[in-house]
Amino acid sequence: MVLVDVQGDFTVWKKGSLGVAGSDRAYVRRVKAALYDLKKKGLDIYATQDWHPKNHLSFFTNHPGKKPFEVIKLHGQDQVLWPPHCVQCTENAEILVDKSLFKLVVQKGMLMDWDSYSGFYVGGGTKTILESALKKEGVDKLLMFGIATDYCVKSTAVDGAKLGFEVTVVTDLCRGVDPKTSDKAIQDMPAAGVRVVESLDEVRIR
Ligand code: VGL
Ligand code: ZN
Repeated sequence: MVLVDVQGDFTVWKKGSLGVAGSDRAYVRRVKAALYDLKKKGLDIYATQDWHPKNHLSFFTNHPGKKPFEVIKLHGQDQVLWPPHCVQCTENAEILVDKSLFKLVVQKGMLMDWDSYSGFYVGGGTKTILESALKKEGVDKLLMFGIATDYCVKSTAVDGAKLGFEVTVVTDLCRGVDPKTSDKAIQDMPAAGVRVVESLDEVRIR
């Protein structure tokens, strides 16, 4: 299973710079409980971590005159300009779950001028080791949840499906940046080959 970007800066619990709605302490507690349970049932847990240099081009602060959440063109594509977040080696870039639970943590977003929402890519089309690590272990089904539904969860899930994994996203363990785009992500994922369920109760583990 893949836990997506449950990091301080994305939570209101840790007063993150990009704290998303409903990412309170109770949410993180439920994520942890689910992970312990899944691990007990024998699943390996892979985690993704947004990991930006402090002058990353996705930060509005690096574009004079721009405001947070404005959209610009970067490499010919829409790029949301975010508040600075998940800066390498800062406290709020940490994943809020005991690292001993993870088989592997993959970082993304390290390239100065490329953003990457997907845990399968560092940015600019360069892959992380996630795909090869999963395939080496013979993993073919991926449970997925985390933050943010409308960005990194969606992108990681859709890429996972494209790369041949059977992906299931559990929405009640996800939190999104914006309710509208999160609803749209949930509606759009099935057409991209991603199974979407509301709760872990709907999933048979092995
Ligand atoms: C994310 C915005 C910017 C995410 C990462 O984890 O969904 N969102 N960087
Ligand atoms: Zn980011």
